[in-house]
Formats: sequence, structure tokens, C-alpha cells
Amino acid sequence: MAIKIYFFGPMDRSGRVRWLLAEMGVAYEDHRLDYQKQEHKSEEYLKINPLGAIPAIEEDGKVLTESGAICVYLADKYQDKQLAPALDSPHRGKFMQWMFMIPASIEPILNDGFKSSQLPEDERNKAFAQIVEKFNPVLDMISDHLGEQDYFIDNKFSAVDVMLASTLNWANNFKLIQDRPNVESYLARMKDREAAQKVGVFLPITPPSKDDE
Ligand SMILES: N[C@@H](CCC(=O)N[C@@H](CS)C(=O)NCC(=O)O)C(=O)O
Repeated sequence: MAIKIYFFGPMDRSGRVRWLLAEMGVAYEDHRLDYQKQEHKSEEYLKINPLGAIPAIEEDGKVLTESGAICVYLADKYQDKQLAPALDSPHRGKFMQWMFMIPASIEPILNDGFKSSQLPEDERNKAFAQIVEKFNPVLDMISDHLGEQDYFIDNKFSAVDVMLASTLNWANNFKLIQDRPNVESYLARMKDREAAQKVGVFLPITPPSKDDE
């Protein structure tokens, strides 16, 4: 039975899961929720994810939530596609660090960016300056780790690239990536990937709705 993916639109966090599966050539079935109608808060969907968030996947009656955990699970499940270092690889530790760090420590900063964009101008500028201050060490860390590699972990395309590029794209929309040529060209390379384009993960962000299809 194909993996079922709950999502709003191509560019939300479910895009990572759909992109990863497209990279691996694994079939999946989309189950689109209408954000405007708040279908993710419906009684039916809250049985899938009590937090009322996407993505969630359903496979053989089992549900998984959290984009990072889903991507680790899938990359490990389809080990032959080599999108995660093996358990005994010297690169496994760093792979896990970034798969956790992106949603747990980096995205909360960007969520603050989203909230601050809705404030009145003077408060917005102040809040944004704080976000830049918090985000710059993250960018330094990313830029230093990446160096001149094409891909983030062991210079091989992996699930970290899927997670990281979608987060960097979000940061880029807030114009948070400045003067980092290696990070900018990395993001451009990820956007060029056929599977990413097929899934539409880097389409311009618009309020998610059923009409996006
Ligand atoms: N840490 C979660 C975050 C999930 C999340 O916040 N998803 C957003 C869409 S990208 C959502 O469902 N928001 C709906 C809401 O919070 O009402 C993950 O990485 O999966």
C-alpha cells in the first residue's frame, strides 16, 4: 500500500517528505487538507495528529508525524537509495545532529520571523534585528560545515539536504541569507534538482489552499 501524505500545498513542510520520496522513486498518495477550512483541526484529522499540524504520513495503518523524524525513517527504510549514512558510518552522527537541529533549533527562529512580519513597522524592525542576530550564528555554522562541498553530509546528497534546503529557502524569503556565496549556490543547486521541481517544494510561498492544485 502506498504511503499516504497529509499536506496543505507543495511548499509547506510536507514538501520535504514528498521531495525525499520523489528522489527515491517511492510512490506515495497525496491527501490534501484545506488550510482555509481548517481541515487540520477537524476531529477526523486530530485523530491522525492531535497537534493539528502537517506533515503526517500513514502507512499500513501506522501514523508518523514530524517532518525530520519522517525523513529519517524513510531514508533508513529505503537504505538502498543511500539518502542516509548507514548506522555504523562515521557520518551518521552529524547526519542525526542536523536532522534534529533544523526543526528543533533553527526553525523556531524562522517562526519568530514569520510572527514579526505581522507586527507594526517599528516593532517589526526591532524584532527582525533580533532574528538576524539569532540567525547569523546558524548561518556561520551552515556555511562553515558546507565549505566548498556540493552536499552537506560527506558531500553526498542525503535527507539532510532535503531538510536544510527547504529551511534555507524559508530563510531566504526573509532575506536572511546575505554574503554567503557557498550557501546561496548550494540552495540554487538544490532548487535545480528534478525531484524538487517535480514536487514544487520551492514554489513561491502563498497562503495554502485547495485552489493551489
Ligand atoms: N515540527 C513540525 C512542525 C509542523 C508544522 O508546524 N506544520 C505547519 C505547516 S508547515 C502546520 O501544520 N501548521 C498548522 C497550524 O499550526 O495550525 C514538523 O517539522 O513537522
